[in-house]
Amino acid sequence: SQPGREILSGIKRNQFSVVWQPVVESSGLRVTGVEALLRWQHPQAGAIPPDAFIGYAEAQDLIAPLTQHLFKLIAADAATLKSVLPPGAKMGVNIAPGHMHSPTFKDDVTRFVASLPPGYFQLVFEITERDMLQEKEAVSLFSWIHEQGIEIAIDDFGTGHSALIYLERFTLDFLKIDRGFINAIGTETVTSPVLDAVLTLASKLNMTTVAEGVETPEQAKWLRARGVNYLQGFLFSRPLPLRDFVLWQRNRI
Ligand code: G
Ligand code: G
Ligand code: MN
Ligand code: NA
Repeated sequence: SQPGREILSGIKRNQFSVVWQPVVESSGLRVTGVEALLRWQHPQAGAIPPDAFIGYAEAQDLIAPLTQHLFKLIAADAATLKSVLPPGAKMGVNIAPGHMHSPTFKDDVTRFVASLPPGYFQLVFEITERDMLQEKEAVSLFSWIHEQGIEIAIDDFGTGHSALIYLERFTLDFLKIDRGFINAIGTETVTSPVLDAVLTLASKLNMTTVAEGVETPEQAKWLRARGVNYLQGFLFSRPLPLRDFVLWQRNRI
């Protein structure tokens, strides 16, 4: 059958779920936020990775309904998350550029914000550097997002080539350094000159940095020493379903 129909029927049949990965402060390792990651459990194909279905959903014009569904899944978890996270905890949500361009984007976001516990979470929209929008559209969309009280992170930073121009022009709140760079820490005698440049740039621009894909204590130590503000990765926790995340977090407190 057509994969497009499968996404829609997967939504109807509740095959999508959200998992939560903590983000910790690099000094002290306090949990300051979470990132929501979408999962698809297909009855025949099994677990389909988001890399496979997000691009497909965009191409098939299904990214708006899929993201609306994601927003509902997040809202359903929010009350429980609130019980284990401090006020102002950051909630990262990946936003596909195909959705930002869609006519329903602003309504979808407005509804999403209204569906969350009022004033509790600090939403952060994560927009991958690989598909940064055309500059003209970005100006107004990024400022609209900020007007809604939502922060913006450039995701997968270092894997694209279009975000540098934005850094000087707008206030983007966070740089999420792609895990490809983090991987290399500790395995090479000389660390990546690109990672060095990214960190220097981030500090000159006064941007808050998040390292993704932190897997070892050595990587965490190196990143802390280099002034990276937040860390995320398997060293702390894999992305977990709500119940498991709650248990993980209760065990830490
Ligand atoms: O969760 P995982 O590491 O498998 O995610 C792989 C990729 O899919 C990442 O780049 C991530 O940003 C993206 N992704 C995961 N969940 C979502 C989502 O809900 N929406 C969008 N647009 N991308 C997502
Ligand atoms: O692009 P984005 O940052 O949204 O993607 C997050 C993806 O990275 C998720 O698919 C998540 O499962 C994955 N991820 C999170 N932590 C780690 C890690 O420590 N190592 C690896 N290899 N992948 C990770
Ligand atoms: Mn992300
Ligand atoms: Na990323």
